[in-house]
Amino acid sequence: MERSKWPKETIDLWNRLYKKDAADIETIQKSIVHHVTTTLARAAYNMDNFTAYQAVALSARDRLIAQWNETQGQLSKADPKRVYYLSLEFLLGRSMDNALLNLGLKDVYAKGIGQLGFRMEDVVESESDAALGNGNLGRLAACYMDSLATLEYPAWGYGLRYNYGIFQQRIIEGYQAEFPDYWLNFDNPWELPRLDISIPIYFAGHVHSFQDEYGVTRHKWVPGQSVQAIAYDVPIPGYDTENCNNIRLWRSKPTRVFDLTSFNEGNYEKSVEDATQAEKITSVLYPNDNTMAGKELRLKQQYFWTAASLHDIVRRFKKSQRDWSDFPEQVAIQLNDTHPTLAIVELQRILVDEEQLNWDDAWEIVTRTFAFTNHTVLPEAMEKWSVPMFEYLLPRHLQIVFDINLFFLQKVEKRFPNDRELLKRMSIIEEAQPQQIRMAHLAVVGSHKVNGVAALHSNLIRDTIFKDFVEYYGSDKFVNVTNGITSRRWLNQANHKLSELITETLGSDAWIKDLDLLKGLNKKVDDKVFQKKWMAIKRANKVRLAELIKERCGIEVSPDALFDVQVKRIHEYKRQFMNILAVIHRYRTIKSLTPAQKANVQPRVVIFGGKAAPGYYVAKLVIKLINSVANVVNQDPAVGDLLKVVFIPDYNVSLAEVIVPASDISQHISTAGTEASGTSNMKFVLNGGLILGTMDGANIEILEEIGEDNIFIFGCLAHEVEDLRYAQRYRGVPMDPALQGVLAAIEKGTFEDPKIFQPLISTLTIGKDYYLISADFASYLRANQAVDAAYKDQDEWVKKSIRCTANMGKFSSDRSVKEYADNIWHIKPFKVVDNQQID
Ligand code: B1N
Repeated sequence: MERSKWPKETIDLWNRLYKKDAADIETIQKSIVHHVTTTLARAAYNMDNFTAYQAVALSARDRLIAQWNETQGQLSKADPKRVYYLSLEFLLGRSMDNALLNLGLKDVYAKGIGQLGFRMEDVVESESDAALGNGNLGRLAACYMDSLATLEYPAWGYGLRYNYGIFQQRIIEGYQAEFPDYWLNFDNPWELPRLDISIPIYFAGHVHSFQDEYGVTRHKWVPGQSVQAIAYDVPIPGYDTENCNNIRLWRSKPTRVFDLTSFNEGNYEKSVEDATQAEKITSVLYPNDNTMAGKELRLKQQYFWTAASLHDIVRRFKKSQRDWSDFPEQVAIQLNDTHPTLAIVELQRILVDEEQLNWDDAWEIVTRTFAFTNHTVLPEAMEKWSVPMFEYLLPRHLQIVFDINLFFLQKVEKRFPNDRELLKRMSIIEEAQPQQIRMAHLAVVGSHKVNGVAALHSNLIRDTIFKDFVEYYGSDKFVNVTNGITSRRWLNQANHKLSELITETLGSDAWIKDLDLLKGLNKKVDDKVFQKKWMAIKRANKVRLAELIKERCGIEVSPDALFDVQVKRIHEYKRQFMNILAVIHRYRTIKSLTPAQKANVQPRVVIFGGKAAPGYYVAKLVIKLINSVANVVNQDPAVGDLLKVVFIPDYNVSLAEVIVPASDISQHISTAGTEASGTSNMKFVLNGGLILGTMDGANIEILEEIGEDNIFIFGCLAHEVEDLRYAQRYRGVPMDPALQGVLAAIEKGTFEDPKIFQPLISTLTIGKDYYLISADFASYLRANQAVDAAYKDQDEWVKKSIRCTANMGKFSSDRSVKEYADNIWHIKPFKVVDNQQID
C-alpha cells in the first residue's frame, strides 16, 4: 500500500519502532555481538582484532545510517540550496575512530569492547586506510567534508570509487617499489552500495545535426559505447550534530547488453573484452601528484564521473519542478582543481541538447552554478587534452568546447580589439600539434568565482597564469580561500591526550568546533605546571613514534633528540633533496668535531616519509639517496645518537596521525612560489610543533598568526625567484661552497656507488638548478643552526610550542568552508532535528 494511504495504526507502529538505538553500554555490546554472530557469521571463540573492528564498524555504521536517512529525508523535504564538491580524490584514511568521536560515543564503545575482551587501540589499528587520493588535494577534500557536516551545511561530495587507491610503498635496497592497494579485499563497512542507482554513461560515436520544428539547427550526440555508473555512498557524520552528509562515489560496470554488434556477430570474446574495459574505468587512482600524465583512461574517468554526478544533480533538481533559471539558486558546484572541468561542458550539453534551452540562457545558468579552485601553478600540472583524443571520446563535447571558446573570444575581441596575441594567450584551445584544450582556461571561463588556496598563491595566479583573465573579468572574480584542516581529526583524534589537556585548561571542549578559542592557551604560556604537562604529552608522542620507527625500520632513535620531520609527496619543488644534502653537511660537520665539541651538538633525528610518482625518476632517486645516507650515518660510531636518519615507508593518513603529534620541527621548504598552500604545515603547528620553512604557501599566513619568533624562516622570496634563476643561468653565479663540499662527498662514494646519483646531482648544474637549492643553501644551514640553538633552551621552546597551538584558529577548515559558503556558494546551514518520526 502506498505510504500516503496508510491507516493511523500503521504510522503509529512505524513511529514506535523507528527509534534510534540508545547509547548505553549494553545496547552497544548487544549490537556488536549481533554483528559478530550474524552479519559476520563468527562466534566469540574465533574472533580476532579484525573481526572486532568489523563488528564495531558495523555497529557504528548502523547509527550513521540512521542519521544519514534523517538528514537526507529532511533535506529532500526542505530542499534548500546545496553544494556539490566534485573531487577526483577523497583521502579519508580510517573512519571508525573518527565516526565514534564525531558521534560522541568513543568512550562508551571503548568500554563496551573492552569488557568484551578487546583493546580499543588494537581494534582501531585493524582498520586499513581508504586511500583514494595522492596527497594534500585529496586530504583537503576530506577535511572539508568533515567541516561541511559539522557546520550543518547541505553538501554532497562526488568522486570515484577506485578499486585500487594510491599504491603501497615498500623500500627495497633503498629504492621505492610500488604494490597495488587492493583496499576492498575485506569489504568496506563505510560504504553503502546503491545498486539501484545505475546511470548510463556514453562515449564516442558521432554527432547528428538537424533542423528542429522552428528551423533552428540542433545537435544530438549518437554515442558509440555505453557503461553504467553505480553509486556507493559514504556517510560523513558531523561532530556533535545530527547532520550526516554524503560522499557519492561512482563505480563503473558494463551495461547489461553492452555492445550489440559484438554480441550479434557472436563474438563472445570481444563482448567480454568490452565488459572488462568498462570495469577498468574506475579501477585505479592515477598516482601523480601535481603532474599530468595525459592518458586516455584518465579522460574517461573524468567524463564518467562528471557525467554521472551531473545526471544525479539534475535529477534531484528536476524533482522540485522549478524553472531552469532557478538552477543556480538551488545548486552550487565546486570544482576541485581542473579535473572535473568537463562538468561545465556536460551541463551546457544537457541544457542545450536535451532540455532545449537556447545557448545564452544555458550558459548563464552554467556560469552561475560553477566555481573553480586552482591548486597549483606548476606548468607540468596544468591539464591539457589533445583535441583528437577528446574528439574521439566526446565528439559533441568538443563542438561545445569550440563554441564556448568562439563566443568567449568574440567578447574579448570586442573589449580589446586588434590584439591577436591576447586572443592566442586567452584561448581555451592551444594552437599546438595537435591542438590542446587548456582545462584551466575552460574552468575560468565557465565559473563565476576562481580561488587560490593561500594568500600568496591567489595573488600569484592573478599575476601570472590568469593575468589576462583578471584584466578581462575584473578582479572580483578571483578570490582567495586559504586552506584549512579539521581539528576533529588532527587534534582531537590524533592527539587525544593534548586535546584533553586543552579542554581541561580552557574549561570546555567548545574549541573543537571553534578553534579560535585556543587563543585562551596564550594565558598559560608561562604556567610551569601547564608547561610540564604540555611537554610530557609531546614526549609520550615521541616515544610512540620511536616505537613505530623501531618496528617499521629497525632503527633505534632516542625520544630525547630533536625530531625533525619532512613527510609529504616527494617532488623536486618540495626539495627533500635539499634536506638530505643538509643532513650530509651535518654529518660531515659532526665527523670533523673533537669529542669536546661533540658534547655541544644538539642530537637530531631526521625523519622522512612520502611517495614518489612511479614514473618520476628523479624523485625516486631522492628516496634512494635518503636511504643510502641513512645507512651510512646510522651505523657510524663516530656519530652515535647525535644524528639519525629515517625513511618511514608507505606514508599515509594513519601514519601522519602518529607522526604529526610527535614532531619538534617539521620542514616545509619548497622554493618560494611553488607550494600553493600546504596543509601538513598547519597540522604540525596545531600540535605544538615548530616549522622550518620558506616564505611559501600558507607558511606566510602561519607566520602572521603565530609571530616570527615561533617559526624558522629562510630562503628567497617568491618575487626574487625569477631574477635568481636568470642570474644563475646567465651570470654564472657560483655554487654555494658548502653545497660543493656535500656534492663532492657524494661523488667520492661516501654513500654507495656515486654513479647512481649522477642524474640527481646534475639537476644542480649551474644554470639548471631550477628550484634554487644552491641559492637557498646557506640560509637553510643557518636556519637549521638556529633550530638547534632554540631547542637547547627548553624553557623557551615549550613557550614557543604552546604559542603555536594557541594561535592556529585561523587554519580550521571550518573557517575555510564558511568562507566558501558565504562568498562563493551562498548556502546556509540546515540543522537536522532528531524527531525520530517517519514524517
Ligand atoms: O593541493 C593542496 C595544496 O595544499 C598543495 O600546496 C598543492 O600542491 C596540492 C594533479 C594535484 N595541487 N595540485 C595537486 C594533485 C593530483 C593531481 O592529479 C594535481 N595537488 C595540489 C591543497 O590545496
